[in-house]
Amino acid sequence: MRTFYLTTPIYYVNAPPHLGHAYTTIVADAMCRYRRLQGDRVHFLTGTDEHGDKIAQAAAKAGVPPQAYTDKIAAEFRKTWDRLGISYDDFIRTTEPRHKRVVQLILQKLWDAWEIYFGKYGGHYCYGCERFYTEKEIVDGKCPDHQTLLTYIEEENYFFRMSKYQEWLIGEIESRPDMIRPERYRNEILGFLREPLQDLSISRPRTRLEWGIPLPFDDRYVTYVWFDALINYVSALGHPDGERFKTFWPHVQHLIGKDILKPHGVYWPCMLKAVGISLYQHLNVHGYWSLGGGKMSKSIGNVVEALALTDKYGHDAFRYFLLREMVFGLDASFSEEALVARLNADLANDLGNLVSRATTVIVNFAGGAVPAPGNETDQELLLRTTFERVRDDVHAAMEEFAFHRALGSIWEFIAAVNRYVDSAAPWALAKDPARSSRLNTVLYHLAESLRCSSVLLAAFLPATSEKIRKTLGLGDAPIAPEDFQWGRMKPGTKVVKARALFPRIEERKPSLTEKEPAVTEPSNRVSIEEFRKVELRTAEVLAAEPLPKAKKLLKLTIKLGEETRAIVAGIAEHYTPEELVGRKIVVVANLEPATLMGVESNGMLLAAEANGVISVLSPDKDLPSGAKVK
Ligand code: ME8
Repeated sequence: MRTFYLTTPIYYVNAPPHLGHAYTTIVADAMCRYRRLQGDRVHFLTGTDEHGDKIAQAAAKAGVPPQAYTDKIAAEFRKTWDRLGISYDDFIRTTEPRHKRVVQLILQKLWDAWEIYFGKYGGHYCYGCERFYTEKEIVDGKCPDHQTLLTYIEEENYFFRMSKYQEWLIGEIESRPDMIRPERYRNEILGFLREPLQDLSISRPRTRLEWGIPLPFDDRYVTYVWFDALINYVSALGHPDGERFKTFWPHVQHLIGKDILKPHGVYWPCMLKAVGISLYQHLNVHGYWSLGGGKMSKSIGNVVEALALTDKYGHDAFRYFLLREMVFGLDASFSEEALVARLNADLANDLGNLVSRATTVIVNFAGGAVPAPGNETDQELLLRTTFERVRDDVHAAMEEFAFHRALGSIWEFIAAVNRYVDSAAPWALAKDPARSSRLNTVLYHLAESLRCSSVLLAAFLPATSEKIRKTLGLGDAPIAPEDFQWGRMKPGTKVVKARALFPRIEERKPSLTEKEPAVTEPSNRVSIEEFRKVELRTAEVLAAEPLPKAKKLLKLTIKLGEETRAIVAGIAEHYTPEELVGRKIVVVANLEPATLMGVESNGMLLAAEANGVISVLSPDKDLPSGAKVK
């Protein structure tokens, strides 16, 4: 058993949670879930950063005392993570006594060891970033991040002797190539360390800022918010002698966005070294989301709106998009259109259809109990080897936080299973009693493939994985590390037909700001005479088959009174052939024939559509085929 401790940044409570916060927290959640499935001992920490100018100002603006204000927003963060199903083990707030105690303990220790001194400093200060900028960093007298004017302030403060750790830190980073990853961020820190490192001002005079943790050796000062905040990673574990600290600290990995690389890549290692705590194992740094191409600023309400899309499309679809779309470490662009496109293609089409097709054939041709397989052929062997390769690829990708790669691999497996259903064609085997052993082999392997998919997906799409497991009769069985082995589906397991896991969303180019379209007034009325020209009749579906190369089309052979004819219907993404055979439907019988993908279609089936869901119309009483519909 391996041990794993993962932290997210603790988020500022000056505003409600937004897309960026959600991304980091979802990434951490997927990683922790994955490691728990492997049988690892995991501790997942998140929380809120509640001191400093920024928070004090936001509270003042809201007209409430800072503590009441932080209580409210911290609760909002917690509620959001609970709603999103984030599996954190602990939530730390920097205003909690357990945190303040450790911050003061560490400050006292550093003061006693002469690691902190009292001095004077003048510099250009940004209130947004809560830090001084050097001449080199300033752009046109402004903060490079906020583009606001900097304020020159000179004051006496306490300083941490960070400069003396410069050579040591360079040595550490150089000797452990993956300490900061991906590599671009390691290079960024090494680049920064080529310039002389300054000492770090770690206090703020109370005359200027009250809202912070008082220095234990001078209560005229409070602790600089970054010095306070970084300590959360050890205070939450009960440093210095808590059991959790002993168990988890040696295995710590941090996860952050690139905006806070410097405090984590420079200040924090130096602080740890000075206090005598071992360094973290890895600092994992991801890129930045921009919204629809523009730079995503923390002050734009749109990023909060973007997070609201998780409720509109479902948490799993939202998670999938974030994890799949961003190459970990690089920037990415968020848009509702891109989310809907992935939802339709990868989730509704590739995954949702597979689950519904596979469970339907097991129910229709094996009475809903997974049959014992007969002899395996090369087709089954290929399925198994594909699964094993994918499983190992996912594992390697997850060691490097490469979520996009992990999901890409899982979708290779899903595509392989889709190809397997097509080529093994269980509906054709079912027609021939002599081939029942082959049919059983195919149905068993479909059930096993769905089981394997549910295991692979569990960390990324937890609710979907659970739904798949329920349809497979595995709903109550928690996933164990052995479940990553092929062939664990037990014959006899009861399977039910899956409902559409992800309804298709009509692609209507939605935008974040667009309101729901108003219901349109009826227009273009037709007279009863005109309507009577349309000959609507009931028909019975005798056979249904997919059209090669046309993903959306099914060819239906229908009985219309005494007549048999073929029609082509664009419903292949919503119905399997098995679901249609034997069903009564309604068709336009006197439509001009049309040739679609080489097949002549003589009529049109009627179906209702809303929100991407398509429902084929059927009479609700048993009428003979050919009955007139009026
Ligand atoms: O910096 N894209 O808190 P914060 C991706 N309290 N991730 C984003 C993002 C975006 N556009 N915007 C924000 C703080 N994030 C400090 C941290 S830690 C000891 C103290 C995510 O509320 C990303 O993880 O500004 C980033 O690092 C973090 O939110 C910053 O959150």
